[in-house]
Amino acid sequence: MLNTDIYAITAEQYSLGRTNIEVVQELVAAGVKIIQYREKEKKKLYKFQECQEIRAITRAAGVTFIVNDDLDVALAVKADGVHIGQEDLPAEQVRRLVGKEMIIGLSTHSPEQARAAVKQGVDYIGVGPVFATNTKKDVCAPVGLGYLEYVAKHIDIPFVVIGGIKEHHILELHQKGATCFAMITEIVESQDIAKKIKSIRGKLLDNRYSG
Ligand code: TZP
Ligand code: MG
Repeated sequence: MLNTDIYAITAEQYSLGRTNIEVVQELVAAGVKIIQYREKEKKKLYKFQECQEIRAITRAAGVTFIVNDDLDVALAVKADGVHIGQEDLPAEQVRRLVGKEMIIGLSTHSPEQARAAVKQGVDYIGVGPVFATNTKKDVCAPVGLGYLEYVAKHIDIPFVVIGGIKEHHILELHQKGATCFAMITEIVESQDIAKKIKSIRGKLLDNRYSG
């Protein structure tokens, strides 16, 4: 499920006037294979309605769709997964509610949290914030590259790096073991999303060819 390079996350307030739906359409057209709906300021009804539309678009395109925070919305629209944080319902409880099939992602910030996540049976973990970011309000201090190296070496479930990641970081993160990169502003703040995706993918190819 994370056997892809770019994990795109929505944030309408940074999307240069485009709606989340428009951004998702551009992401899908650009060939992004996993999209998370993340919207902190909207009421549940509007999140549900947007997620219903995004579910239809992603289903038609064979794109994995994850909903941030709102377990009920994820279930209601039959998303592929839900992404939770350390202060949400415990992952075991979420598993009981969503069943075996649904993907559960959990944000982690330390080796202890990563090991606990594995025990809790989540499907993937978020590793970050790797760098400073203004996009998340209640974010902890950047965890740096050391935590990424720990996870790449010792944790056996899929992981995605997140937090302040820009195109120019991709090579270094890839060399330290990251293969899936979650980005908000680097992507949604781009005037031309398809061009940005292509350019990021180019960085990964360069790294592969340079060994
Ligand atoms: N979780 C950790 S950092 C972050 C989230 C949701 C925000 C990432 O946003 P950006 O714009 O890619 O720094
Ligand atoms: Mg959350």
